[in-house]
Amino acid sequence: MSQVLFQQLANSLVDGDPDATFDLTKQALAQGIEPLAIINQGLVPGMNIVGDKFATGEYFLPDLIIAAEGMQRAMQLLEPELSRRQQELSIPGTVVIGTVKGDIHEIGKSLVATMLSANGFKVHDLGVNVPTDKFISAVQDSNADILGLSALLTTTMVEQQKIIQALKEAGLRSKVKIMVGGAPVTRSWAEEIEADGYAEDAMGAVRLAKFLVGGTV
Ligand code: B1M
Repeated sequence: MSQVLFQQLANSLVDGDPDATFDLTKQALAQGIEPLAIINQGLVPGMNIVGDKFATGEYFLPDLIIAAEGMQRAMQLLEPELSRRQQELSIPGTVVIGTVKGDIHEIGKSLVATMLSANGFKVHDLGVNVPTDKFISAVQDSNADILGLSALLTTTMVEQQKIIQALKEAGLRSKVKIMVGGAPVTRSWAEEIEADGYAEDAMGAVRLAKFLVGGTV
């Protein structure tokens, strides 16, 4: 039963029908389906199909934009539900997160931010297209334990490296753990730029953040 709904959700993104995405998400929640399952088994596969069609030239930029609108409307319903499931009451740590300069991809970064707050972290979300100096001052001002850097483009991944370099130059590198992620980012890239960790998805980011602040994974 849920499989049919997941397929319909994916199709609504591929067909560029944000109203249907919104209604189907509502329907899935009403049926008691877990928000993370709705995201991982319905919405993300749909976005991946849209991305593949864009890569092969079958879809154009407006198709990406309308699919993103559907995903964001679904997230408006899902984010409060994810937060309501918060299990931990003590604050494990403070996280500054954002998408790097030149990159306006928001959905994955916001999902990571939501999951971190749902797991008790205090999160400062700086948004998208964030310049290096803004990351540095936010780390300083909030006394962050973790800096999370999201990049969705191969051309913007290099900003993660520049930010780490800038933190070193500001004498702040040893004061904050850095985690990186985003579709083109890999574990070996994280090692190359001397980040403290890489996570493939939002739940992985929560596990990594807990590990980085000295808790259990
Ligand atoms: Co863009 N785009 N896009 N796009 N877009 C991709 C990323 C692309 C792979 C599509 C493709 O060609 N197949 C491609 C990048 C190719 C590359 O460089 N490797 C691409 C391109 C080329 C572009 C433009 C250059 C297109 C153009 O203008 N010609 C342009 C760039 C704009 C810019 O940033 N300067 C562009 C624009 C856009 C839109 C604005 C239209 C829109 C974004 C709207 C928005 O966010 N408000 C958009 C979209 C929607 C996509 C796809 C289709 C979907 C992205 C998404 O939201 N996925 C994407 C194709 C794809 O990913 N399959 C694509 C769902 C989301 C839940 O997953 O973001 O991967 P994701 O996040 C995951 C993980 O990556 C991880 O956890 C998240 C949750 O599981 N994660 C982290 C993310 N950040 C993390 C941080 C962490 C840890 C884990 O720690 C800190």
